[in-house]
Amino acid sequence: MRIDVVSIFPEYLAPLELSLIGKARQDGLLELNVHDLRTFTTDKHRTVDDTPYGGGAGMVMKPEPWAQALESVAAAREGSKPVLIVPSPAGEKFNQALAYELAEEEQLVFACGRYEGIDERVIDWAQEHFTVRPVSLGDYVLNGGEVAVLAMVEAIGRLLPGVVGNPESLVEESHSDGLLEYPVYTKPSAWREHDVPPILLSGNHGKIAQWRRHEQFRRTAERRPDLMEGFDAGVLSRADRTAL
Ligand code: 6GU
Repeated sequence: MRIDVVSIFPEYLAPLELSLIGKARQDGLLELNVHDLRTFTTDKHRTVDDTPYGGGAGMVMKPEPWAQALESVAAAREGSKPVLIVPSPAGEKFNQALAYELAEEEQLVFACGRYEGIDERVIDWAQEHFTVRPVSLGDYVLNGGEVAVLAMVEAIGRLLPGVVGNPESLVEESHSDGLLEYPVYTKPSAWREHDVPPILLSGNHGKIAQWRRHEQFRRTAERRPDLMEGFDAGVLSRADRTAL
């Protein structure tokens, strides 16, 4: 996969050189390029923003540098268009299903807005060259798209083939089956008056699987009741009805 990120703060994306994603880049599993929007300006002051038409607070990102930047990063190829992700609190909500969907793409481009956002005509114009998706991390406001890109690139990048050493660990984690993950424990079995649940020391793998499934449902119902709506008792497996 190829990822291009356009930002006025390219240094903000430095953490993508670390850990799993940094390793994936070194191993050639992921090609990731960060571009400074200001290099696509033509005036002496390298201006990227201006006052909003219609008035109001703050500044709006000018269309010209964005068009130059996006034209330069769109990989020329026949067939499908690259996906342009525009991080915005006004976008569709990012989740694990969208991460899986985007992990299938050949090229992702992230356009990091700052200030009050990017001139809307950039979004309209870009539809000719990209599949455009405004995406939000959740219902709160960040100062710009960069932190959201860190989160999305990590969530997507770890799903690429070969990035996570043991693909089994992708199957057992939170949200992979619509439920939160069960709690985990390691040695020592007794610690500061807190014991590991005895079932986990029993060696009974059937009982352990059933206990873990039960914990998934219990946690999800308590912390994320909204996720439980997807679990209709009528469509649950017999094992799940037992675990409930
Ligand atoms: Cl993706 N961008 C910005 N700027 N703020 C956000 C967000 C994204 N998601 C939640 N808040």
